[in-house]
Amino acid sequence: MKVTILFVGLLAFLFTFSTQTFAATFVVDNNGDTNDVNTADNLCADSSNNCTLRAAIEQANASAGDDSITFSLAAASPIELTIGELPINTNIIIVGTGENQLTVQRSTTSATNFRIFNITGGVNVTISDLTISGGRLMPASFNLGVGGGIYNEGILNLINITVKNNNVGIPFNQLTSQTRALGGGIYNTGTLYLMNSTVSNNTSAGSITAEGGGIYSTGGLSLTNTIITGDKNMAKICFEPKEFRQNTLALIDKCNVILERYDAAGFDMTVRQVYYQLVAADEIENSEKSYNKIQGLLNDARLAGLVDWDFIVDRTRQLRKL
Ligand SMILES: [Ca+2]
Repeated sequence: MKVTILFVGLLAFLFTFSTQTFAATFVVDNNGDTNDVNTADNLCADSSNNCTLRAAIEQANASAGDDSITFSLAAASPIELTIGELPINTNIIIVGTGENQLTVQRSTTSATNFRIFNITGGVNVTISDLTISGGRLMPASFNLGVGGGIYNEGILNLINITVKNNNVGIPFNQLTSQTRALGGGIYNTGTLYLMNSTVSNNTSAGSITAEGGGIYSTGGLSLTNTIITGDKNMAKICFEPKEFRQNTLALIDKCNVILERYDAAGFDMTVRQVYYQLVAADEIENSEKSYNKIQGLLNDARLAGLVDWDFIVDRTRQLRKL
């Protein structure tokens, strides 16, 4: 979808720019993820005298006035976040070096899940010329997760930005909790302007609710020359909330892998066909008890919204024996 509308947003953006004065410019010179060692000194410096993006934002948050952040990196990309999201609670302009040059991402080796940017209410933030990627939130069972890449309560201008591969909720084929998920890429309750930007391949995945794969907004939203593509909502319908043990969720997950593979090839499956695929993959033993277990499991999983109702045909519904 390409949207070329709402020049009002551009006017608001220009007005915003013209009224801001900047107290300091912090130049990020390190790709790592470390804290500013002293936020009282108005200098961006970690304990090794490097200026990371996190240190720059922390110093800007602590300093009076409206600051800006630019980049001078030996290795341009990516900036690998390992500590957690980047909270912004000050007026700021962050100017990257290009969507294809600079990526701010949750480290691919990070053991923890967190989003990338969190913009608090009442501040005016502009981020331009970079890619925001890999944010991931996994809410606890039956909880709500919002904004896998960006959470915005303020006024946020995104210019020449790519927001991609962010996720809120259950990652595809990784059932570890039963959740509600809104805004895989961006969750906005403030005012969000996107200009010359791309929001792609973000996912909102919840077993109970999943909306806004790319953007979920209850606030003001303006898109100008912005492409939103390839984002997914992966909600399954929950008729009857059920809690499963971790190893049971893992087995349901394996069933979903099989079902989705066959569905992609254009086939529905019977319970017995799923069962034989699991036996063939050595996931379960081949016995009547085992079959009955899978049958009961798939029935419960469908009721709980963890398995798509339409993926399994019911012609063997009455089959109780092998
Ligand atoms: Ca400092």
